[in-house]
Amino acid sequence: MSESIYQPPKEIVSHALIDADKYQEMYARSVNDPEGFWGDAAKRLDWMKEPTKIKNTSFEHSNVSIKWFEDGELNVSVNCIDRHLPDRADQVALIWEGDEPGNDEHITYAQLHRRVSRFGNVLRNMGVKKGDRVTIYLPMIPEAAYAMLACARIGAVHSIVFAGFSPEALAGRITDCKSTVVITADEGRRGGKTVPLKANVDEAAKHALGIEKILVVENTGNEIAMKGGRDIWWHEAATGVDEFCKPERMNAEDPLFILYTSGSTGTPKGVLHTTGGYLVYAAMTHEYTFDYHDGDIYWCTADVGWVTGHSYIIYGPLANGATSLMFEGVPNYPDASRFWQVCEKHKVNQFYTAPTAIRALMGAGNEYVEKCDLSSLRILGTVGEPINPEAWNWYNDVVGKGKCPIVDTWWQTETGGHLLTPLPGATATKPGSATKPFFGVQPVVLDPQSGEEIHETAAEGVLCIKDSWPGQMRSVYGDHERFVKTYFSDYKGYYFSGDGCRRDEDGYYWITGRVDDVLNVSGHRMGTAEIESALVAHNKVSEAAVVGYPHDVKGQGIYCYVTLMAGEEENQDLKVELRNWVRKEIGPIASPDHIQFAPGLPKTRSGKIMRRILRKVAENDFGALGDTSTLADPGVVDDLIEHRENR
Ligand code: 6R9
Repeated sequence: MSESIYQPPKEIVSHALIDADKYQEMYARSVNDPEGFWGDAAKRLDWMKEPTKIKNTSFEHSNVSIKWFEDGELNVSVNCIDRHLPDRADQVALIWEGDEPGNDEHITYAQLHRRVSRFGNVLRNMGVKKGDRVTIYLPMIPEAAYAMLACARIGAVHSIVFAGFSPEALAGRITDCKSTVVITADEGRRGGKTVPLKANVDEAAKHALGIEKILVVENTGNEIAMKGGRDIWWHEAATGVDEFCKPERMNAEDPLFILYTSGSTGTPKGVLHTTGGYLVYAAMTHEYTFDYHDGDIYWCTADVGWVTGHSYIIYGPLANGATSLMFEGVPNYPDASRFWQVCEKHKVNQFYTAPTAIRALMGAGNEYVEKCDLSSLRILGTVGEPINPEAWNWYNDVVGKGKCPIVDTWWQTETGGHLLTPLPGATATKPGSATKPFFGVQPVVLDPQSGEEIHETAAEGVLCIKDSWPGQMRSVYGDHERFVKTYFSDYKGYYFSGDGCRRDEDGYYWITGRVDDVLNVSGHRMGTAEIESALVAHNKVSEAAVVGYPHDVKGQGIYCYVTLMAGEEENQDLKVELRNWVRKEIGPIASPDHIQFAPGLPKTRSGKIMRRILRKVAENDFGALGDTSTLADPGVVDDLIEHRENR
């Protein structure tokens, strides 16, 4: 197969912050002299106390410890707001675009300062102190941004739970980080429908331990239940509250936020990010990856419930004094031209979305794109999962009209910001490749069996990172041992990403997907173990095994094998019941695409489920089942094939 290569367009290169030579030079310095490189990079922030110690990190298995700028002091909200006031008070910081077209708001830096300050004072009045954890369960409304920045201002640690998660999932996350305060709204809006957020929090509060106060933002205005002594309306609490809020002095290594993400085993992990290194990294990657220039209108379509929303709607762009667009809705409401209409309406220059959205919109037809004026677009970005070349080409040709470089950014909740990405004016792109490392990032490809680094340029194996970068997570909240075990134990001395990859002859990286039991459904990470434990929590289910299979739009679909309790009847109604059950336990994003009743699962004699076989059956690939001789009962495989769900 011949590979296409796209050189950065001349018009982009001539104005770009970083060109090919500068990339080489800066990259070399970033890995040869990390202290010098990152010490200079830290100057992009305003510090209350400048750091003198830059890097103090160890990936050594017995002593994993990551500290950046450890004697520096700063406040994130000051860096995202206050320091821009002298020059940008009247510049728009956030453009909010509502679910319903025609509903929008422009929030300047001066307004942001007042609203965040007021929010910070409300939280302080509620007794929230530096170091306290605050759970945020809000839709994509400006208050989500205010709440995050207000926590940062007063030194509280936010834990945002995506508003699409169920009460059960929310309760688990509240309990794990022991937050006593939850911020929510009466209801959310998405695609013309309402989401009962406050009711979900009420439900979660029955299971979660320790909730003392629920702060409720009035959003749709529909009636909800309020419980005296516990529930507080935001607009009542904010009445008459001062619009100046003294920012807390934070150490660079004080926690900024926790964000839960799925792994291959156990409950979701609380990924912990800290203050200084995270902000330097989010800001720098935002500026260079999107070639952000003063005055540009930048739009990332993610939700603030995911890391992409944290780093690339709020923290990175605002630290850079950018104008960042925040969208409440979905790509196909009122119809499949919504994204493009919003680009036209707000004259968006940088547009950043996920392959699953691109594939869905590609399927809707070119006319939805072509009727909009997209001439303001300069850079297109993608994130969340590998992008197939067909979708890449459509994005490039139909959306970008061949003149907008595509930045395919590979990174993770754990990494805080982009690790592999083209830079628009520096890197030639290849459809489907996340190309080259960002500054300071040293990717390596390891042989999965031996754990040895493959030094040849062309290589295939697991993707690890050799040394720390400032945006790296510092720990799993409350469980440092789990941090070490998950990321530093399989391959000693390296950070293990959980992804497989190929490096081609030109040194370009191609992510091949997870090598562990983590699914990527529409760019959302989901542990198979989480879905399995939701299924077995149902009283008719005795055992369950969940695998992914290729799905045209979602990237991966969810295929569940379910063994019922003795005497339970296998029927269609029960499949519907189980699907709804999983939606209720985790949330709609975990909704199974297929459920197959399996009286027996393929197991080894030691009782391990052989997922390899289940994956092949789900993929309709029966010719390549591999060695089944170690199965305790090879007969179950024929039964699985015979009763597979048609896709
Ligand atoms: C930012 C984010 C991380 C996992 C990651 C990988 C997949 C993300 C990708 C990509 C190929 C890209 N992933 N970006 N795969 N190309 N450009 O998505 O964080 O939700 O933690 O997911 O997503 O498998 O390991 P997160």
